[in-house]
Amino acid sequence: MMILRYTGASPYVRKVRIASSVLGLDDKIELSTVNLDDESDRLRGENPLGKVPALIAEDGAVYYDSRVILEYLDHVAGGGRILPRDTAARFAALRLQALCDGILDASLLLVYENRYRPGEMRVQSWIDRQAGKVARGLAALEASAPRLIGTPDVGQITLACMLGYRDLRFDEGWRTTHPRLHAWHDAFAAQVPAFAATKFTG
Ligand SMILES: N[C@@H](CCC(=O)N[C@@H](CS)C(=O)NCC(=O)O)C(=O)O
Repeated sequence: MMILRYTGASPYVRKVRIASSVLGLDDKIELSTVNLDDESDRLRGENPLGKVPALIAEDGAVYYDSRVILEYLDHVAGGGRILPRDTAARFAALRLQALCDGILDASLLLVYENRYRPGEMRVQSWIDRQAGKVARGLAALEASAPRLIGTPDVGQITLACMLGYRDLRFDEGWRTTHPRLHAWHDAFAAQVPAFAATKFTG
């Protein structure tokens, strides 16, 4: 049995859970919850970065981050499933994943800014810089939303999780300003049951 160290709200963990479902690996992965703010949580021994997701493989090796775990799960499932073998499709999927992970990273920094940094220490220009990454990223995605055919790839899984995280922590305004992404999100939700099943409800 593999063990997934996780928190319910993490969009990066959600990537892994959706990938696991799509690849038919759910019954091979046990979920183990983490308290990210607890310094005694054993996560910091498993992943020196102290971040989720971390996946403990059957041989005891620990894999992180979500990109590495998705590639590992694809390998366990036989390869070429969520990480296409075709070179052009593979690099398109990896680039889409990088863009959506980057939007997530900027979004998370904004959330952590509010959560951990006292108001008087905030620097507006730095906040604006992160918001710019999000706005430009969403605009680029709206201009070229990927086609959804067959098994979703790592890029599409990450796009869905990124949009879900915007809904969770920000507001749903992106839906009206980005109608093609809105339609894409709904099509993904209809096609991939694990998306609804992994929605964080707090
Ligand atoms: N690039 C990493 C990002 C993981 C990440 O930032 N996870 C957050 C939860 S959403 C976390 O563990 N934060 C705790 C911390 O940064 O100390 C991945 O793709 O797995």
